Amino acid sequence: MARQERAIRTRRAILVAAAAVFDEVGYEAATIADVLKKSGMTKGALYFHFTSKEELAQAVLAEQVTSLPRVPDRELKLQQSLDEALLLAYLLKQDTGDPIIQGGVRLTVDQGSPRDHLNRRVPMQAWQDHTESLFEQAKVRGEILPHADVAPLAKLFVGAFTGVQVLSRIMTGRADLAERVADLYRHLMPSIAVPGVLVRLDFSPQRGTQVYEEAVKLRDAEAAATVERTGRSR
Ligand code: XVR
Repeated sequence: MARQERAIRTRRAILVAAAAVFDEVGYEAATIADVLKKSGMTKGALYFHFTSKEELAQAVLAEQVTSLPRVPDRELKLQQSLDEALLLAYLLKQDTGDPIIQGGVRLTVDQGSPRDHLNRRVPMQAWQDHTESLFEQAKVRGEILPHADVAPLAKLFVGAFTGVQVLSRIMTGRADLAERVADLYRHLMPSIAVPGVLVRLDFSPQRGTQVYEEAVKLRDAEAAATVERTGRSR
């Protein structure tokens, strides 16, 4: 394996272990020693990639949004948005979850202390931008009512998702998150979607599992295509 590729995998393994530690014990209580133990890496390897706990946490925060696998393009961009939300709900579930997303979300919503110097706006800004761009595409295609302004809408959706996520974690350990997210969309969509689109949206909370399988298949196919083209994996 090329040296650069090995370095990328090592960095990834350390980041995944760090995210899992942050998810388990929170930022304050986490230690570099915990991350070393969980990752099985050496101190030298860790410090080659990250110089502090803060840098590890900021990297986990930064990769939260890019860790959400791409949902295959849908005919309706509003369905794509709902599917992304259900996929995120699926990846936040304890057993099926993605450690970077779980650890990243805990770091984002834990209030922490101003002294921890973590910039929690980074992932939230990325979620807002991503959601706004998807809504913008929906608007251009005529899926969204003309009076609706996509920038504040994106903030509303990101805030509402975060709210139901926090409540679901507290009340059910996220067991009912998919249902809460489906409810959220079921109640918000009628005020933004044009009638013809609204009737075509599938709000069933069970979509998450199927969307996950599709997204993984798409990611594997794209990775295979990259190897084919360049002779290299990414
Ligand atoms: O932006 C999001 C979607 O477009 C649905 C609205 C989700 C935003 C998730 C924000 C994240 C941070 C804390 O979740 C939390 O609970 C996919």
